[in-house]
Amino acid sequence: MRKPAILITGANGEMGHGLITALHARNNVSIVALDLNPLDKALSGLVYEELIGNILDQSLIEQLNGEYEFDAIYHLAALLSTRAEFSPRAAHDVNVGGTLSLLNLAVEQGRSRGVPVKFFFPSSIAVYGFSGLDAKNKAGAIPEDSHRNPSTMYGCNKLYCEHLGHYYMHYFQRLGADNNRCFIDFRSIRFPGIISSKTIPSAGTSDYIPEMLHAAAKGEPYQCFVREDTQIPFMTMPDAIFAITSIMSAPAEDLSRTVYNIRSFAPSAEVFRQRVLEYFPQADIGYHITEKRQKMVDSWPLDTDDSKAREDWRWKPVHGLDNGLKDYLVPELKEMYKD
Ligand code: AKB
Repeated sequence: MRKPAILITGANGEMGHGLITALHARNNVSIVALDLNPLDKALSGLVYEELIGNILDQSLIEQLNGEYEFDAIYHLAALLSTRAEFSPRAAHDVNVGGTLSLLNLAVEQGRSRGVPVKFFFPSSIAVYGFSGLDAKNKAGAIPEDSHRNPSTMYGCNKLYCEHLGHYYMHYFQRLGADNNRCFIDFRSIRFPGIISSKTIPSAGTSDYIPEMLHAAAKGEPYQCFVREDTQIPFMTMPDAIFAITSIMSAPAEDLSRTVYNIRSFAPSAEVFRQRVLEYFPQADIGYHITEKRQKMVDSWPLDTDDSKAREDWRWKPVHGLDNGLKDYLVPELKEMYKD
């Protein structure tokens, strides 16, 4: 008998931390956690099985297929945008090859179970692309189906995988005997930059905001790598996790799309710096611009339009910039760095 479970890849990453905790608390479900690195000790007790391995290892995927009956797969493993620019081929292998492998696992599972397997795919504002600041500023808050011209490897990978997920859900083997059957229920969110109190991100390009805040809380100086007027959307990690659990529990008939924008607030780097200084007046935050990373952020939208998510699955963030800092980020960071 195969064991019923849910699978989380990239389980030890920033988002995996929050998701494992939330899913453990919400459901009486066995979580299989897969990551390249060992799971944090704090999370180990919350999962049924912890696997250290690579999503590109086909024998590991086959082993999972044989041992478990997954009713949902949360595929979080990815190489983020800055890392992907340094290693584009590795990024393609992991971000595209890895996703294809997990989609195939989901199809196998859906076929054998006779019901579609829910598949969560975190996408990103990196799927959008503007040629320059004028175009970005003119466009303002953009909806899902416009400006999808990514100029980063990560954005290309994410956009293609969004399309792959849509294809696997609606057209997989469309010329075959099973052409009317749906094996996966693909649901994706395009995340803005995410700010967590628990972990400092690395290898992303939206990292200047969380890095600035963590440095201030630790009492360390920080040089922001983008200009002060740089603006893209952000949200807190608890809202990101809340969004994942909300879209995954929404009735399928309520979802009019496979991919949704969500966002909470969109401060410029300087607006955020000023807010950080209100809480940490001694913070030493300056600017040392890295032109190449600046161009990447300049190609991402000023803000996104999340009205479809609000309509279809009643998405509404708990945190704005004010209460996100006051009620969540600042108290938790002060506690974490108090010694
Ligand atoms: C990154 O910077 O790579 C990510 C993203 C914007 O998706 N945080």
